[in-house]
Amino acid sequence: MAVVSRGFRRRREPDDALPPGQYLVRDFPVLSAGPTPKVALDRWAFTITTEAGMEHTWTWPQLRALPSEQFTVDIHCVTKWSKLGTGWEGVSLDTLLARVTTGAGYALVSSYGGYTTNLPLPDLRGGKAWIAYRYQGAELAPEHGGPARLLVPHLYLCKSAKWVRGISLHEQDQAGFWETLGYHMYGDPWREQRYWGD
Ligand SMILES: Nc1nc2c(c(=O)[nH]1)N[C@H]1C(S)=C(S)[C@@H](COP(=O)(O)O)O[C@H]1N2
Ligand SMILES: [Mo]
Repeated sequence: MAVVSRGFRRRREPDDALPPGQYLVRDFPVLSAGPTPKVALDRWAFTITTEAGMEHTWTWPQLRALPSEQFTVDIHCVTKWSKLGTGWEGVSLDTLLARVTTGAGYALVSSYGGYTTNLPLPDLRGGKAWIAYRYQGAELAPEHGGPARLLVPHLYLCKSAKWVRGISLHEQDQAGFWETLGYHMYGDPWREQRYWGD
C-alpha cells in the first residue's frame, strides 16, 4: 500500500461521485406519490410473471430465507438530490431470476399501493439490483418502502419501487407511473436522463 502524506492525498472530489446536476443531502428525503401502504407480512408476496404468464412467487419467509447481500451504494433522485454511501441488505435479483426462464427484454415493476416503473431486464441482472429489506442495519422503514423495495441504484431512484409487489416481464418497454407523466424511460443519472427527450 502506498504511503501518501496528508497534504498530497487526493481527496475524493464530490464531482467524481455526483452525477451532473445533482446535490448532496445528509438526510433521507421521502418521496411517495401516495400514502404508505400497510402490508401485513403474512399476506406479503413477491411475484415475477414472465411474458408467457408463468408466475414465480416468494412469501415473506421464503424471501428472507434466500441468501442476502449487504451492499453500499450511492442513490440519485431525479429531483436532484443524491445520497452517497447508503448501506442496505437484500436479495439480489440474480438470485430471484435464476429460477425464471424468459426471453423478455423489459420489466415492469409494481408496488403495493399501485405505483409502477419500467426498466430493461438486463438492468436487473449482473449484481445491479436487489429486493432490499434492511437499511443502515435496521429493518427498512415503511416510508422508505418497507417491508421491501426494489433498489436499482445505477438508475434514478424513481426506478427503485418501494413496497415492491412484483415484476412482470415483457417483450416491449411499457411506461410506468412517472414515465407516463414525462419522466425518462431509462433514467441514467450520469447521462442526466430526467425527462422525455433528455
Ligand atoms: N411505490 C412507490 N415507489 C417509489 C415511489 C413512489 O411514489 N411509490 N417514488 C419513487 C421516487 S420518484 C423516488 S425518488 C424514490 C424515493 O425513495 P425514498 O422515499 O425512500 O427516498 O422512491 C421511488 N419509489
Ligand atoms: Mo424521484
